[in-house]
Amino acid sequence: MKNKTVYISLSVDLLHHGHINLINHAKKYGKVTAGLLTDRAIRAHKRIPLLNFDQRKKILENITGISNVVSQNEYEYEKNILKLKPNYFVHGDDWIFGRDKNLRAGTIKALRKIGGKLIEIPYTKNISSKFLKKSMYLESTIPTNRQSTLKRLLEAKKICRILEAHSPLSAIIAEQVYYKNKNGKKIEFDGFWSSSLTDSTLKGKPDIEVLDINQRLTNINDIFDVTSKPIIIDIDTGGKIEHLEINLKTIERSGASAVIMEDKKGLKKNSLFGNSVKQEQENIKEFSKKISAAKKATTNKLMIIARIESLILGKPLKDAVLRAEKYVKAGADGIMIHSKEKNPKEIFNFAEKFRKRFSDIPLVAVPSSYNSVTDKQLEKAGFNIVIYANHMLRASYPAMQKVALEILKNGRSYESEKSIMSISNILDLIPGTK
Ligand code: SPV
Ligand code: MG
Repeated sequence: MKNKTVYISLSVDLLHHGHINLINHAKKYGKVTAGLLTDRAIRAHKRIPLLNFDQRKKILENITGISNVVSQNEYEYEKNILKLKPNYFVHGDDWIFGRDKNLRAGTIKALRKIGGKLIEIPYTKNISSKFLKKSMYLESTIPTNRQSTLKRLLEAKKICRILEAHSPLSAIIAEQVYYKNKNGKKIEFDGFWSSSLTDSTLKGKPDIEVLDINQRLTNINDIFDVTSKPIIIDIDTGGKIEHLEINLKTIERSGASAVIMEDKKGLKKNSLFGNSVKQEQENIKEFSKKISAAKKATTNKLMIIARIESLILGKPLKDAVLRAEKYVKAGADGIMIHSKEKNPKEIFNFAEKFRKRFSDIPLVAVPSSYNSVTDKQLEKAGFNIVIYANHMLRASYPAMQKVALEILKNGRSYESEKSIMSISNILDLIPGTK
């Protein structure tokens, strides 16, 4: 045991006695180095932890039995094992079966290369993970925690997927739905888009900046009541500077993570109309003033993202790139480039030019018209956020219309049962209904 080294790996978001059991076992074999999983490593498979890396590091460094803390940058342990060459790697035996068995196989292979030994200890039972999950969920709904999640995700992930949510129910779907790809990686949406188009449409009103900020925030607060993921708000043109400064304070306090403000002026019309309706772009100087005023009116917690409408209005790429430069200079925390083309070529060209100039300013795409593009292609082109801006509302309308028509046609609802949710499912959907 003397001079022997031991490696363990942890994420310690919520420290519990299972961790202490692991550490106590590990220290029997030698000097323990703990690999602390980074946000990025965790995010590849699980939700981003509540505590950030530095907070979790502080906890780990102060636990008796741990001699050294290193970053575990990948979810897999191979790299650190090959680098640190520990005599032992200690892990709970819960990974023998199930989704982590490949992780185990890779670890064994790496240990074999360096002559290390795997020690598996009985997994600590009876930790109430249900309780821990519940308290983590509650913590992530606190406005400041929810708000900071988007920035942390942007640091931890190459691309964040954001889905439009126009109601608490649509947001519950956006929050909970996930897909496991063939590598066992969990793919889910990272947050919500509060769209001016779908919020207005839901109320049967045109998308012309007619809903006031309180109506928008009432909807968002209802969404916040039943979810925990971050939200990006579409604030249209932001209105008059004097109003914007006041409204942004309210928005920031709500726990929203970002606003996206577009460089148009006058009566706003939806961008996807392009030049088929009268729409006017604000001049660079005035819009830059607006960005600076927005930054001054808020603390740095709310991201102010500037949206460029040049391509929508048929202006050249050069104009969009120039505006991006000026808007970043004025303080914008990110840039959204919009397009109504079917082909993503123009936004890829923009991204190429933008990335040459700014390597780490978040770039946002809204692929409503160029919908054949994949999130992976956008990621490769340098985008950090992809917003699916209206799909939940567009999905619901034809579904409702079809059933309404069917009931009329058949004089009963029997035929529609197959295309709607069952009564028992709807009664079970929301906890507490029973
Ligand atoms: C929205 O969702 O309201 C948007 C995006 O602003 S777009 O409809 O494409 O203009
Ligand atoms: Mg809008």
